[in-house]
Amino acid sequence: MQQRELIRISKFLSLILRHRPDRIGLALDRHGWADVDELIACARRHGVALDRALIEQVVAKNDKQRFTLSADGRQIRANQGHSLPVDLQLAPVTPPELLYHGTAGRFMASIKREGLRPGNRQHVHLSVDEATALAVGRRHGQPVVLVVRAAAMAAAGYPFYCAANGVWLTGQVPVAFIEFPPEAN
Ligand code: HQG
Repeated sequence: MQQRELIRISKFLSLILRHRPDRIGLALDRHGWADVDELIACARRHGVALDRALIEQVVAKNDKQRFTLSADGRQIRANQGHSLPVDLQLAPVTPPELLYHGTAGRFMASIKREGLRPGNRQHVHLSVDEATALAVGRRHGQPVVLVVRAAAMAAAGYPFYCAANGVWLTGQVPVAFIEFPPEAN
């Protein structure tokens, strides 16, 4: 399958499995899982040609490993990024000393006031490396990479989770735990 086709289906699955399953009349369980056969049927009814082989390819080849198939292959869910209130059943884990968050310059004043908020999503998203954060920031405009003192935050009682694809998640980041780059001051 062409890369373009994989991206198109990944975007469709991200929309349905993270935000709007109702768009195709699909229901997720409370842990975010959808029945694969039901997903295929609902997508087809809405003019999106999906089949099991396509789904398996997208799950295997997705650049960010956005999706997981259950061990029996019957269910699929997004690994992170939900705006829907799903419980991914992730156990809190101690994060590395520092994590990174990519954002845009235009959000700086607000972030300095309120810290990092999850916005429409369930969690604030963080990465272990700066390069990923930079790419995430670019999606929003002039990128700015913020350093989060994650280990100190966890020690202060804020839980951290690591999604199945290695993206770090936390509920919010108070300003006290954020290091702003000099140019953002
Ligand atoms: C910003 C993509 C003002 C926050 C990526 C971000 C990621 C604030 C935006 C994943 C704020 C929310 C998530 C505050 C945070 N005031 N703005 N107090 N606190 N913000 O898209 O982190 O490709 O919901 O900095 O790779 O950009 O979809 O979050 O700029 O992993 O798989 O509000 O989505 O993954 O934007 O991206 P988003 P994000 P996928």
